[in-house]
Order: sequence, then C-alpha cells, then structure tokens
Amino acid sequence: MSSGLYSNNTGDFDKTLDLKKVKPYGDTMNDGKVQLSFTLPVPACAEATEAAKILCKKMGLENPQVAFFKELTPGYTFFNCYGSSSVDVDFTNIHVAKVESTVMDMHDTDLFIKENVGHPLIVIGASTGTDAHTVGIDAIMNMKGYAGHYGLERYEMFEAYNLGSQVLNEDFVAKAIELKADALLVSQTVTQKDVHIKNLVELVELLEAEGLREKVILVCGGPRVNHELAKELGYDAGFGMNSYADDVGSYIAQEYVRRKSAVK
Ligand code: B12
Repeated sequence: MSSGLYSNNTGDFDKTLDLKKVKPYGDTMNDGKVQLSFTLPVPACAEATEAAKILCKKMGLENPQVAFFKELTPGYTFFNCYGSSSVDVDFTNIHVAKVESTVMDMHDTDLFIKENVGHPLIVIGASTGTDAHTVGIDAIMNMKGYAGHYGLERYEMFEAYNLGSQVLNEDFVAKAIELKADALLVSQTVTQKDVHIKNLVELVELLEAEGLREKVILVCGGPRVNHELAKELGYDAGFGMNSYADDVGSYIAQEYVRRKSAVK
C-alpha cells in the first residue's frame, strides 16, 4: 500500500514530517521519544539504574532516563525508561501482505451471503493442538462477540461451530468432513519452540491427505499470526491482533463467492 494514503492531520501546522524518515512521536514531531520496560536480574541499586541506562544507549536510545524502577523480588529489578530513538524508518518503502477483501459488518455480510450464495456457510473454529487459549477464537466466534463486534455465531448466514481448545488436528478434520465445512478457522497463541508452525503445517498436510485442502477456505489467526505467515504455511488467509469477526466473516463470504464464480 502506498503511504500517500495516510494522513496524521498535522499537515496544516507541522511541515517537518518526512515519511521517508519517520521517528517515534512523543511531544513534538521527530523527537523520537520511546518508552522501554524491562527487568534486570540484579538488585535495585544505583549501579542497576546506571546499567539500565547503558543498555538503553547500546540499544540506540539517546539521552536515556530511568523514570521508574522497583525490585520485583530479591535480585530482580523492573525498569521503565525513556529515551530518543537515534534511528528512523522509511514509511514510503514498506509493503505488507494483507487479506484482500472489503470489510463489512454483520448485517452487510449476511446480506451479501443471502444475495450471492443463498444458503448459510458452515464455519468450524478451534484452538488446535496443545494450545489451551480460547479467548481469541471465542472473540471471533462467540454470539456475544468481542469489543463491540458480534461473533460469527450471531450471523444469520453462518452456521458456526466453536470446538474450543486443545482440539487435535485429526479430530478437527473429522469434524470438517462430518459437517461439510465451507471454512475452517484455526487459532494459535503459543509460539514457544515454533509449536504453532508445526501444528498449522500438520493440519494442512492432513487436509491434503483427505483431499479436502482445496475444498475449504482455510484461515488461521492469533497474536503472532499475520497474512504473510499464513500464506507461507499453506493457508488462504491469516489474521493477527485487533482482528474481529467482521474481518474474517466478510473475507470468507467474498472468497466463497470468488471461488464459485471462478469454477463457472
Ligand atoms: C489468558 C491467558 C492464558 C489462559 C488462557 C485461558 C483461556 N481460556 O484462553 C491460561 C492461564 C490457561 C494460559 C495458559 C498458558 N499460557 Co497464556 N496467556 C494468556 C494471556 C494473559 C491472554 C491471552 C488472551 O486471552 N488474549 C486476548 C485475545 C482476545 O487476544 P488474541 O488471542 O490475540 O486474539 C485476537 C487475535 O489474535 C485474533 N485471533 C486469535 N485467534 C484467531 C483465530 C482466527 C481464525 C482469527 C480470524 C483471528 C484470531 O482475534 C482475536 C481478537 O482480536 C496471554 C498474555 C497476553 N497478555 O496476551 C498469555 C500468553 C499467551 N500465554 C503464554 C503461555 C506461555 C502460556 C502457557 C504455556 C503457560 C505455562 N507455562 O503453562 C500456558 C499454555 C497452556 C497451553 N497448553 O496452551 C504466553 C505465550 C508465549 C508464546 N508466544 O508462546 C503469553 C503471551 C504470556 C507471556 N507473555 O508469556 N494463558
């Protein structure tokens, strides 16, 4: 996407913004102010705050200040530091892979499916493998929704099944076959030792073995998932933090219609 599309409403009174050299904004344009929090495995003392400042400098912060520190437990001190970034970023040269669909709200997505498909779409979601985190998939699927966005269970034109957490890939695929799923939604939160990668890839392999991969819209999501990673792993789309049922619901509806028109 071209960064020319962006505006920060400073145009009339601040002429110093250069999108080729963007710095963090604190009080004034280009001041580079950054807040950084970390814990050092040392007791709270004058040497510890000095060590925190030296670390900040080594990390590229100019004029670092320790604004707050507290010994959390004997031998471990938490720091809150401020400083000015010595580096900038060329915002005009950033390209990010994104899901290509128009985001619609629940009512518009329901209407879109009614008009373009004519029957409800079957969607199954789960947090798979050993992952016990349910809040993400619930946010997308639960009737009550999340942050003011209704979940897929609330949509008239989605038949939504939330299988919960720690669902084995084999069981997930079996449910997809039983319910004749149109779309599968996988949530992955734990990324330690790349367990999410192994688990997501295993699901793709199982679907391929069952001859199902191309028959379903396969979507993954989670705090450390993005569209680029999802595509790399063989998924149709990936959604990260700050995504809602509206995003994935409208994507599934539009992708379903796109595929149906492609085979006509
Ligand atoms: C709550 C929580 C738990 C609860 C989970 C309860 C439950 N029922 O879900 C409990 C206490 C059980 C738990 C356990 C563990 N947890 Co925990 N947990 C958290 C915590 C505090 C919040 C996660 C959360 O609910 N976020 C809110 C939801 C709404 O956000 P979200 O998941 O990102 O979802 C959004 C998007 O990502 C996206 N999305 C998510 N999924 C999907 C799917 C699709 C299809 C789509 C479209 C979108 C989408 O949409 C959502 C809405 O915008 C985080 C720390 C944090 N503050 O984030 C740690 C955290 C995730 N946990 C962590 C860990 C390590 C664990 C444990 C391994 C700890 C342990 N040693 O036992 C265990 C895991 C056990 C297991 N087998 O999985 C680490 C993960 C580190 C990593 N990167 O691997 C974190 C980051 C904490 C930390 N800083 O270390 N945890």
